[in-house]
Amino acid sequence: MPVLSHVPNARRWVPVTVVVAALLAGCEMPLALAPRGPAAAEIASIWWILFWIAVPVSVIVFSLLGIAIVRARAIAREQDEHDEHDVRVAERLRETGADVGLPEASRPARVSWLEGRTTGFVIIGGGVIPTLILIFTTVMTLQGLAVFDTAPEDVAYSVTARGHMFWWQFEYPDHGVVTANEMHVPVGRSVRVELESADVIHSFWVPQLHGKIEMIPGKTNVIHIQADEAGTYFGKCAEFCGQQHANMEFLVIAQEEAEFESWLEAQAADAPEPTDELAQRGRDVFVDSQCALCHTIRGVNQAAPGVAPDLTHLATRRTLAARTLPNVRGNLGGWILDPQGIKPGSRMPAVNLSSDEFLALLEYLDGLR
Ligand code: HEC
Ligand SMILES: [Cu+2]
Repeated sequence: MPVLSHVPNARRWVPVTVVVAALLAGCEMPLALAPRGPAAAEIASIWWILFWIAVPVSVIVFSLLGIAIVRARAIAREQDEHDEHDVRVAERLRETGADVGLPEASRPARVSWLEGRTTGFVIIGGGVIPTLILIFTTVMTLQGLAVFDTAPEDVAYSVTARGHMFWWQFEYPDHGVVTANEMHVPVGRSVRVELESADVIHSFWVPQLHGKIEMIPGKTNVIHIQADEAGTYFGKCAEFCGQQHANMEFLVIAQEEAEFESWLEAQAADAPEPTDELAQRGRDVFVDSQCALCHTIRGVNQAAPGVAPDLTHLATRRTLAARTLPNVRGNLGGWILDPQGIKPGSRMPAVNLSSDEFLALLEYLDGLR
């Protein structure tokens, strides 16, 4: 290892390097830097400008720091050599018996080019330049943040997003649609999103579509999002809101407008009538159990509003419990039996059901398309 032999304790760094390299290999581009909509694109461009300012600033500052450390050591070394020299001279003088006293300590010859210029350097490098950079970045950031207030003229749809501990309700008031944890939008159209909270402060964040925005109890914040490409976008609560904050996620599904329209129409309909006997029994179990106190299935019951996710078209959703589980029958059954085991602290209790009731209920809910 000819190169490493110049580095002190080189071998000790090998495992560190291997671990860091392995971790870095797992890095992906953060979603916020892969924008798929105009608001997110604006925010990403601010990020890149800040990044490209930070790179030369860091290189310059750390280089100066490095130079200062190296030079300080060299100067200290020279000073030591001079001191030794002075001591030797003094000893010689004493030996010869001449009483001439100690010579003046001599200064190292090395004089920094900065000497005499330090004041100007500090004022310009440490004051003027950073101030100009900070003014520029502040103005640029404030201008960019206007994306939070811009209302495009051609707003196509309006959604009310309501944060709950620890799930999301999405309502399309003009279309009679209420759903949970999955918001659909048409591609290329501007959608007005009104943000509210049912309990504590949450924050609505879909990194590829928009910046974070708080959901505050008693207040309505408004943003406009637009997805430029069809696809499934990840969303997350970005404000710590309690025990299950980490499992408070959602999906934004951007579809071609015709597809989106038919989704709206299907979601606006009442729940489908169960056809087979088991599912019919399941519906009765639902209505007669505690489930119906919290959950609404339109066309079947009306629970207290805003307590729990609307289950009318549960089986059309991709995930359960705010993206805690993929929505497949096994997970649905597991969730109903033991919500506290899966999502401790969530606001759904386990409900006492016989195994017959449970199987019928599962059959019914799994058919709510
Ligand atoms: C005390 C009110 C309450 C009762 C009773 C209740 N739930 Fe829930 N349920 C909730 C809440 C709150 C959530 C959201 C939990 C979360 O994601 O944090 C939920 C979530 C769910 C979900 C996931 C919905 C989604 O879209 O992710 C299903 C399915 C569900 N409950 C079914 C049931 C069934 C079936 C029963 C009866 C056996 C039941 N619940 C009883 C409050 C309740
Ligand atoms: Cu939250």
